Amino acid sequence: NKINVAIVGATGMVGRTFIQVLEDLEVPIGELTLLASEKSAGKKVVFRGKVLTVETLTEEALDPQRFQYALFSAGAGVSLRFAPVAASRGITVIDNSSAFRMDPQIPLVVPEVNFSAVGPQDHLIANPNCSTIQCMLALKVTQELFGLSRVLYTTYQAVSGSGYRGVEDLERTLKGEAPQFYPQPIADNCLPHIDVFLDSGCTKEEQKMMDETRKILDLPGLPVSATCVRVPVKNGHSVAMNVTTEKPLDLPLLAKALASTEGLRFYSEGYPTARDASGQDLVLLGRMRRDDSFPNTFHLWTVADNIRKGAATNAVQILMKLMEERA
Ligand code: 11C
Repeated sequence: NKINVAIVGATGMVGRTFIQVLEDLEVPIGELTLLASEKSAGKKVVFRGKVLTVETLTEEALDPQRFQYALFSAGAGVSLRFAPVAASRGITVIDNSSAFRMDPQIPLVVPEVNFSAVGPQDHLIANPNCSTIQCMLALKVTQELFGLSRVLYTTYQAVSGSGYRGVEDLERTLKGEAPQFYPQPIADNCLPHIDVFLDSGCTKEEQKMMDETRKILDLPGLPVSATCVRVPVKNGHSVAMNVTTEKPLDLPLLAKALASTEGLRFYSEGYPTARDASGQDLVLLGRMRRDDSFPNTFHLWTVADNIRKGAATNAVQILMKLMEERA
């Protein structure tokens, strides 16, 4: 009795990567149903050597007789409309959009960090923002050893974070053409502008990183601050973290702990880059050093594939744990 799975948003960049990651991680599923907008219906996709046809997403298509789990990545609007319908029918939804992340009733999960937030009756689980996900495990390890008292992020985010439109705008502006997606050319440039600006002066991406960090680490009062920057990198987000701990910091002890944590690869020499991270599922860490400008503070550089661990892989890892736990 194999578990069947659906992908909603199957033709987008994350949707296609869901399919790839289900294959790569050899997830023991039965049938795979591919759902997308009417525009994409009829497209053919190969999964495990079989040609599957993309179907139109409708309420009727969300049939618990056909699949028990659904991975959503079709934007917040689609999730708001269809994810609660699926969940109310007993389908467990893992949603990659921002629609439900800050809903106190809905768990927001990085499986290595806070899978225990998922209750046995939960049918809607939120997948965090890519730039947040890659910082969580290292912060969790730090939190357990020394406590956390402040986190500052500066990000260097790839254009694939915006999906195909971002990648196309990089290619277009590299050729000297005018941008059609970003507000300014992304070629030869850095834009401190990801998502919309809020009244506070922060962007929504920055606010997401602050809010999601506090929720995932279950530290509602933790001071967190972020500056998020789009850079002309095709794939792989980089984040520079500056972290202050509650207890006296023992950096060699932290390095040892990070180096032995599954899911992380710690560079004690040299440093990882977005190119190293792109195409794989580990979060790479490096350039850890004391920040002598403030007590108990250190810098840590992290890179990850924002479409894999930052989105599709994290969701599939949640799926795998749920399949194990609810078998
Ligand atoms: C970016 N982090 O790089 C964004 C993409 O809330 O899931 C993911 C947006 C989200 O543009």
